[in-house]
Amino acid sequence: MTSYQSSLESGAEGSSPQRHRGTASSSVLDELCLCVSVVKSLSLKALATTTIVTALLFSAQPDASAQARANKPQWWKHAVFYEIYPRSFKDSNGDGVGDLNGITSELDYLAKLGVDAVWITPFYPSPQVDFGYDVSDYENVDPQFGTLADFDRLVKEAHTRHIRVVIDFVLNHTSDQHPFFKESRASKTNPKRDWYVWRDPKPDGARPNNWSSSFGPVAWTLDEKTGQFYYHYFYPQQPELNWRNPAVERRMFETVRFWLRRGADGFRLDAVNYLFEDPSLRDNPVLPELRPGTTTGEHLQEKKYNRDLPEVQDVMVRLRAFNDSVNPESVLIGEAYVPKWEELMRYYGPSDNGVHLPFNFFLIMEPARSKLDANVFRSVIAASENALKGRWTTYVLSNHDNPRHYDRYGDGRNNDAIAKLTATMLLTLRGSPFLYYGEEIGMVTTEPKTIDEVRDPVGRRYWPANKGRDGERTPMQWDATANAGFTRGTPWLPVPPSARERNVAAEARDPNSVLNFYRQLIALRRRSPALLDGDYASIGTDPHVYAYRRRARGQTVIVVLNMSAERRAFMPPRPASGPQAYAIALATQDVRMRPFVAGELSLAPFEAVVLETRNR
Ligand SMILES: [Ca+2]
Ligand SMILES: [Ca+2]
Repeated sequence: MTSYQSSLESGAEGSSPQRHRGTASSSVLDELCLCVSVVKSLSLKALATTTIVTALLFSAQPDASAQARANKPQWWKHAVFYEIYPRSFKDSNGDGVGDLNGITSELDYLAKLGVDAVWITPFYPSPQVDFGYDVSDYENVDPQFGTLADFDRLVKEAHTRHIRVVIDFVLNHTSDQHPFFKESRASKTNPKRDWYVWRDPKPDGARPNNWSSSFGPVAWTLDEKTGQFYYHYFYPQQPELNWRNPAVERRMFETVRFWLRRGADGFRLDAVNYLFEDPSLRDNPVLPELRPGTTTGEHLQEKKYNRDLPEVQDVMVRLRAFNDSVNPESVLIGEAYVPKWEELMRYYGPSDNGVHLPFNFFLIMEPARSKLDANVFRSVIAASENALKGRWTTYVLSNHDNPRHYDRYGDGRNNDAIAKLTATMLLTLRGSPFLYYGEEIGMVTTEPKTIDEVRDPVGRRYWPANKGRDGERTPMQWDATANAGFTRGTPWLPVPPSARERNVAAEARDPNSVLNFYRQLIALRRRSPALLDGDYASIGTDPHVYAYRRRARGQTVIVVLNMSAERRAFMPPRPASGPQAYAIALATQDVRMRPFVAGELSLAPFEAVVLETRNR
């Protein structure tokens, strides 16, 4: 559900009036598929006709995929992930809602883009109060998204194309329509009563403590029949499981086995930092700031007693052991929006036996405040590298809970150039990049214009300070036909007007499109040992140019990002050894062939250049 955290943290309960002014302020924070075949499937014709400079193509390159196979790295360390919000990706049956068969029908598109894995947000049976993050059956598919047979076919077809399938796992809470909760609320003596967090009212009838909900002012709902309150950090229709009950853990872990046996390749673990609550339910400290959009004088709270309790880490270690016992190739990606790197590091486990990839949201959270700023990005990545001490991480700029980065960083005039620049950064840092559907074509955030158009309940409650998350969840823009080729029916959210010009079909024809740049960049990454496995070192302190070196045995790559609207100069450092020459592997703007760089490099406004040298 909730990955909402960031919207939650930065908007619904954030200190800032706009969701995307995400803040990391703790007060509110709240292989590789070795897809040689995929590379080969890239259209070499398209590569040849593009004006993007690609001085070095595949023939002269070391075979990164073969090296990867020989070393048997964990596949997810080399993977480019692609998040799919299934409601909005592709509708196969005309009901206006995207579905699993729609995803399957576009796997060739994803293979050509070059992604190694998809992460599909929840498609389980659900009353859809929170668009699937309220699960009423963990081991099935909601009819509006398809069937288990459709899932099996999706996995089979994805694997045929060397694309892994990661699915969402909502551990913290169920739907109130889940049979577990129906049993639990039946009586105070029901065997499943203790599967959820129930408490008596205070003597005066008041709720058990002051905790607020991510989606509203109160995190407790009174069950009239049994006279007790149940706890829900999110919507009242999302009662929290009691993770202090070992039976809950055992049952939920079985869900992991169920999907791994059906061929899933891993899990993105929803809202894991909210698993545990303080046993004595102490009140959270109330902060001076009012909650944005509140009409009731509601104050923000420090989530001291219902977020990031240390017991969470014990569950993560046991979940990892369980996961590995079923399929050691399966990856666990933990969603936890936390304000500090030290807190995120705990999710790796005391001896790196926790989740494989604690989701790193710092690239989303920090630079959002200061727009495109070389110093900010340099310092965010420095903090990441310092904390990680060589561990692997993720990088992400957009997702289903945050306004799209295309317009977050765009200046209104150079948005495509800036999109290519930020993509270059995302795909060349030391970590696994996560793309969000549509970012590869430069989709924009399209927020509802009136409250009547809002579908996301949090937007209805806190309108207009928080317009909800519909803006980043609009239908994928496939072509210029009615409803952008997303559906032949009526789309569940309106198709943005931008779809007429900005769509997959149009961009595939344009060699300078954002889409073709993503394809080039992903192909470059795939063949580059330095980008896949190399170390990271920042270069220089230019306030306008963020530059860094990635170096692996046999190859050095230098990434140069001009984050300003002016021409800038950059002097590449001398290679440590070997031939003193760089080749431009990729550049976003300059169409001149610049096969070798001697001396100073002149950068166009918002230009990104990837230099490459190989020490033979
Ligand atoms: Ca459908
Ligand atoms: Ca919980």
